[in-house]
Amino acid sequence: MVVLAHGELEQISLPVVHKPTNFFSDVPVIDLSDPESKARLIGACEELGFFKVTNHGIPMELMAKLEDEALRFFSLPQVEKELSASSPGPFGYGSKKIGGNGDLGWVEYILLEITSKPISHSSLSFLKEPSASFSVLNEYITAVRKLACEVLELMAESLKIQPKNVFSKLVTDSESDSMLRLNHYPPCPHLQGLDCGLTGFGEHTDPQIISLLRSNNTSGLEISLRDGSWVSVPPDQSSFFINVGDSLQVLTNGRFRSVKHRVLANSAQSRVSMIYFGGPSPRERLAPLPLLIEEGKQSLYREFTWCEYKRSAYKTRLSDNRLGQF
Ligand code: GA4
Repeated sequence: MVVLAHGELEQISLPVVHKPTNFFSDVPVIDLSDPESKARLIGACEELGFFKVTNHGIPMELMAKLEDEALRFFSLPQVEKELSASSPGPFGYGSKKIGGNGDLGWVEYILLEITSKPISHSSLSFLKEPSASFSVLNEYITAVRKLACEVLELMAESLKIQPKNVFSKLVTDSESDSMLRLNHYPPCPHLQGLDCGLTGFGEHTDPQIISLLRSNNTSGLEISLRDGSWVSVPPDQSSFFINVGDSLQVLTNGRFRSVKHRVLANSAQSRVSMIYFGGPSPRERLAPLPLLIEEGKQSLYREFTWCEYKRSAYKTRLSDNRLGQF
């Protein structure tokens, strides 16, 4: 733990971890313009539950514009940002507190609910001015959802299961419970020269089906390999990093792995990430697809609704194994 001054009166204890030594040079890369590369998708989902997507078709300019909007908001005075604070639900601005059960991190964020309607008004000051930020946000959400669907359809095709929208229809459902998270990890100069890393966002798996992350060129994201070791993912601001979420692990009866990941704060540079979480509708029943239960094997999970899973997830700490009870 490291104790940091937080504002004038408050002190906050944040968890530290021992830094892993190296960048991971083996992040699977799926080039969406290359059929041979697409063939590596299943291996990546089974082995790591994590891969990088290139030639995804989302203009760099759009990603940069949303990043600028986020930075504009995060550079506002703290009191102004707090006006957009999340209460009582999880949406809106938050700083250092993650979820409602005591998790802390060196991060500030905005969590936005994605509904079937474009975002056109909001109490969040992030979205108040200039109005252009609505169009950037909506354009980004549309583009990233489309990319999520393309990847999910590729997964179904590669698994040779029909229909090919078996996974993607869950996130295109008009009641899909999806969100966008904009995270800002300020630099933490206290760390300079120390042999430990400060936790920006503690280790966890994502509860949803799929997560698409785009960050600036500051490192910090780490994933856990099968042997439990942690490796640092080299940042790449022009690509998307994609995580298999808990729900996709369930649908594939554990064949795809919901990857454990975390973010460490950087001592010198600020990290900004934008993550789309594609989730099903609250009423959706989740269970392993019969076609994906291999012969002689049993279903590893009981059927549950997304609403049930989410309710239970919100009672957990970040690092808990949420699927354990299902
Ligand atoms: C992890 C993935 C997403 O960021 C998130 C997180 C959510 C939150 O920050 O409110 C949770 C976390 C996430 C899983 C367990 C619960 C809920 C914090 C927490 C301790 C928005 C999500 O959907 O689940």
